Amino acid sequence: MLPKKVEKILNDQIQKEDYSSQLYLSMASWAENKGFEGVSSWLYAQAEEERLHMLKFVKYVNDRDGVAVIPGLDTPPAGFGDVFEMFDKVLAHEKFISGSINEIVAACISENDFTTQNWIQWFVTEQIEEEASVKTIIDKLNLLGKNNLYMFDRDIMSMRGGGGAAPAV
Ligand code: OFO
Repeated sequence: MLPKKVEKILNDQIQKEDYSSQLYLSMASWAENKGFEGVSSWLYAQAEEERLHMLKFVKYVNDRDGVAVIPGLDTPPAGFGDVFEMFDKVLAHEKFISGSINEIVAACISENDFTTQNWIQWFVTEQIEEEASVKTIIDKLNLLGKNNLYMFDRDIMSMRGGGGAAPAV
């Protein structure tokens, strides 16, 4: 049985993962409309991955006799400046998510819920990979510069690292 405090923070995370999926879907659509085929493919794949993260939380809460609450969808922003600005926003969002995963670990410790503390380690590792993968993309983007965006767009899918693998739900 999940402690109430842990059930609540896991439900908050369901909402955040769902929002991550919507945010990246909005970015994917924005990039597609600007002609960035590769960038939009990367973001569509990222949106799918976030949905799988959300489902992983839903399943876990229900498996532990908690009640997973399926949240309503907040409308994400629709404009992201340029590709440089957009990836800065992706990194900022991933850092925000890493912070909330850390808060879950802290809640597990304070409630002596060592089962969830063990389970959530997958996400702790995942966040290291997610942040590293976005930082690599930003480095490449800066290296190539705004005159080589065609090349960046062509190559971005080959930069999808281990963090791109879909987790088992
Ligand atoms: Fe769910 O890892 Fe990104 O946000």
